Amino acid sequence: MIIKSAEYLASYVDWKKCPESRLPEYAFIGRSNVGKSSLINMLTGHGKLAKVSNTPGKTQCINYFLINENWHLVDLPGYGFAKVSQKSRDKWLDMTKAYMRNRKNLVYVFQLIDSRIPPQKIDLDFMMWMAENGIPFVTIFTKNDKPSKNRPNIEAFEKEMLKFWEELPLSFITSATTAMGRDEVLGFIDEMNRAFEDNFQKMQ
Ligand SMILES: Nc1nc2c(ncn2[C@@H]2O[C@H](COP(=O)(O)OP(=O)(O)O)[C@@H](O)[C@H]2O)c(=O)[nH]1
Ligand SMILES: [Mg+2]
Repeated sequence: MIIKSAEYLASYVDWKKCPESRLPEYAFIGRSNVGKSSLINMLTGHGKLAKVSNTPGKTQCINYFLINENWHLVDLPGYGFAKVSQKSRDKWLDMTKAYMRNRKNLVYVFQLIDSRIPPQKIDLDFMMWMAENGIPFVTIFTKNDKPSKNRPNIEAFEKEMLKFWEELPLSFITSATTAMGRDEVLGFIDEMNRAFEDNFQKMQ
């Protein structure tokens, strides 16, 4: 997929305020500092998008972007951020979960996992929650600039997942520094967009 345009639309604190849309939607989530803004930037090739997502105030919001005028990229608040109270962390997480459970045109959630560190409980817990709630998700291992160094972390994470699943969920390995994985992630979104269109036409 060639990115022809990428623009910021709006931010919402409540999923119920997100406007109804017939466009396929893909949401990005992960622990704070996992490299979410850098990945979004790398995928879309637009520095301004990540800048919006990093603006104080917007980091706790559901941030909407329109890509190629035919799909939505949604930047969700990072979880596990230590600098805020447990109470507001719970509030963001509840909001994010409500969005995932209720948003009708949400095609996939991309959960970002830092490939430079060993498996984290908070990531596995969130993944479990998505699986239990029937949220379609894909794993993205980020910051893989040095594949041989990170390989053990990715393998350890996969081993944790295999404790719960017979098969591994679909995953991609990316680096915002080298643009590794860019074509694969965008190709996957392209494919899903087509499937979404077909299904949508059938429903008419
Ligand atoms: N080496 C390397 N560093 C990265 C990569 N992606 C993000 N980072 C760094 O990780 C830190 C957090 O990145 P950011 O995109 O702001 O993470 P966010 O909090 O999840 O949005 C920053 O210092 C980035 O420069 C990557 O692919 N490779
Ligand atoms: Mg960010």
